[in-house]
Amino acid sequence: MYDIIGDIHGHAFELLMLLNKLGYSYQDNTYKHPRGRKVLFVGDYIDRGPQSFYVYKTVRSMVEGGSAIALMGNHEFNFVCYHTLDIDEGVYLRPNSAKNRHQIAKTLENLEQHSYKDYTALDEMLAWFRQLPLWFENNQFRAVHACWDTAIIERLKADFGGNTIPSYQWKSCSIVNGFKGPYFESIEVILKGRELKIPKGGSFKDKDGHKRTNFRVKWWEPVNNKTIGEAAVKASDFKGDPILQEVLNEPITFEPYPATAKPVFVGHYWLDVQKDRIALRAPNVACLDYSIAKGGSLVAYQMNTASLDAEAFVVFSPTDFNN
Ligand SMILES: [Mn+2]
Repeated sequence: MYDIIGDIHGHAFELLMLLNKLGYSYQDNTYKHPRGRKVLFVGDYIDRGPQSFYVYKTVRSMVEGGSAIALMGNHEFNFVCYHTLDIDEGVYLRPNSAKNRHQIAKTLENLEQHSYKDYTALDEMLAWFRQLPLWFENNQFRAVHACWDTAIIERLKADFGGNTIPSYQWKSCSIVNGFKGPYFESIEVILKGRELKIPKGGSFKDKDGHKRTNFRVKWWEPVNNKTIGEAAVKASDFKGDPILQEVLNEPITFEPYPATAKPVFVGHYWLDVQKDRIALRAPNVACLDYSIAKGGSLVAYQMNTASLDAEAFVVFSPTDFNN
């Protein structure tokens, strides 16, 4: 049986507290469950928080000790691309711009603190990130960092021969010198979520102040004549832009995750403990990212039954601990 854990983003203390709450304890240099339960991590171990290196080491030790499976998040994907030089073009798969460097700055700083005499630490970390699976599926449930899209996952599985990115395919998953690789969009959807273009040139600024011209769709909800305002994950972000206010009531269509499909677990969406509540997104969809890196909580789902149960979330909230 699995305990599925959402985005950690360098919050090591909260991770250890949540593991403890789930019944895992330190043995054989890692964390194990007395009844052999396993953790399934949905990705985003690094960036933003103070202890990315320790989180990575803990997650890795659990995978190597047989008590966890760890999926790739968009932050691990970006971290690898940032450090991968395409020798033909002479550029990195993710531009080494100030914005992209800023995204990984805390992780690099933390890595240096821990490994100031170990020049192989970064290479080891990159090698481990490169082989992380993009998704998980067994006969009970599915998990992926941001969005389960069966057609995309089937295509990647066939072309990659499994659920990891083969070393020679990283370039095909990136944009290099303006050339969009054939798998770029697929990776975007499964690791960053389904997005649609805002009509009429509308845009908004995200939580980091970056301009966005697409909006994230609640791909887990049935669409019966939904408006953009209803289908957007954070329509509240749209405040202020007059074009956006204009398009909020326009209807859109997209194919949501089928109500009859296997339960799926994701992270990625920076849900708000109060506003979004700790609840299922759909009867067969659970999102476990409750913004630990933005004053939220670290959330797990303790799987005991085949169908999803709204009571199965296990939450570690740093504010509970302080009180
Ligand atoms: Mn993410």
